[in-house]
Amino acid sequence: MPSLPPPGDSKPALNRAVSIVVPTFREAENIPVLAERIEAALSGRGGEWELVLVDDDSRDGSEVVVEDLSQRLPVRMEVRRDPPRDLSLSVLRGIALSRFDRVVVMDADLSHPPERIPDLVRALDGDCDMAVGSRYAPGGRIDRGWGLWRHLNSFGATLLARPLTACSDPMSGFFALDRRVLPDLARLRPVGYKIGLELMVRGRLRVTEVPIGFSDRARGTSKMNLRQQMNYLRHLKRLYLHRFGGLARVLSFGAVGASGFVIDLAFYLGLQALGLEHRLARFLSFWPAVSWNWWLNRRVTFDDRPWQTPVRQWVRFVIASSVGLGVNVGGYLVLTGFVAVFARHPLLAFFLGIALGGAFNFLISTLYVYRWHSASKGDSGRDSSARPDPGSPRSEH
Ligand SMILES: Nc1nc2c(ncn2[C@@H]2O[C@H](COP(=O)(O)OP(=O)(O)OP(=O)(O)O)[C@@H](O)[C@H]2O)c(=O)[nH]1
Ligand SMILES: [Mg+2]
Repeated sequence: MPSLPPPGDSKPALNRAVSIVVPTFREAENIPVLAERIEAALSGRGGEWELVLVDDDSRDGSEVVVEDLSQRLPVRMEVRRDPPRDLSLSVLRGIALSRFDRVVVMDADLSHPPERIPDLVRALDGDCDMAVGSRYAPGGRIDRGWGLWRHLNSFGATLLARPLTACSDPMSGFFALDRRVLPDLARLRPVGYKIGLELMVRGRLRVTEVPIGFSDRARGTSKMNLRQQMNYLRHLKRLYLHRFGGLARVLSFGAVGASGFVIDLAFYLGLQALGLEHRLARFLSFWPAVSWNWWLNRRVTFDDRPWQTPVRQWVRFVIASSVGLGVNVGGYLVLTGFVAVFARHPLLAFFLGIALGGAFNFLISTLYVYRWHSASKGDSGRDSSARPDPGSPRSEH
């Protein structure tokens, strides 16, 4: 509950008042512990606080738990009863509903230590718009239980966001800001879980970092899944488009191509390890790689393009990729055969061939495979922007 400021503290009370916004989905077990720990962390600090939970109609008893807590703590819950279920929209709703301008956003599962809230809020007094609780800032740490795969996953996801922000933990869901610095909330377009990244990039916020110890969820079930990871890639592409314009599509196409190369190589080596002859392994490894590239480009690079029948589009992509390979290898042969400098340095021709083949693929993909208007009758009028996106949490109710 609000308490008196410590003696000698001259900060205006309103500056210390803070709303803590927490999106929840089936967190009935965690809410009481979260509220108690927030109360313990903020009680001696002075200034009012409130906990605003925005729940996506969990129906797990959360509302009763909050009703009970609200008898003695400044806790309230807004329940979003209409689909779509959406973490980021819940956070935006919570920010809009907050009584105070200084807002802290955090998860309910106690991964984020409530004890760091005062430090996050205090950091806003400095020269910044947003204070991010960071696992990777000096002094930050994560649970020891993380395996190699989870570390790699987190490292890769952080690396992909690097061109957008210098923040060491851009995927953090634990941050403080003054909502008056935010752009119009209605114009934000977050896809998936990373609302902090959305705010810092679209709002062009100056970020400071506060190291935190991150604990794994002890109770309740995770809502993170492969679908959310795909959404993260789609979200990144939108932010890249926002920041870098058309170059973002080229970068996305290149990154998808690079990931396809890894799949190609893995199958090529894996099939040989299973005893297949190397030429057969080479022939077979092409198919999973090209299919992966087609799918990922469909879901990420060109996810804003009109819907097309998958099989037909896949065939077109395979043809375009095959011709692209021809341009790549053909370019190599022509350059090394007829241009003296490339004859002396074939490695240069190798890279130039890849660049030519890649550019060809990109052009054909943009103009033909994932084109804006579908020529065939059956495809016309099926606009991806008009249909519910199967990869979005919006369809997950
Ligand atoms: N309102 C709302 N909250 C959600 C939704 N999905 C997740 N949350 C909440 O968002 C916070 C983060 O979700 P988590 O499931 O912990 O996701 P995570 O932290 O990426 O994954 P783990 O901690 O590994 O389980 C938690 O407080 C969840 O209850 C949703 O669709 N709507
Ligand atoms: Mg969590």
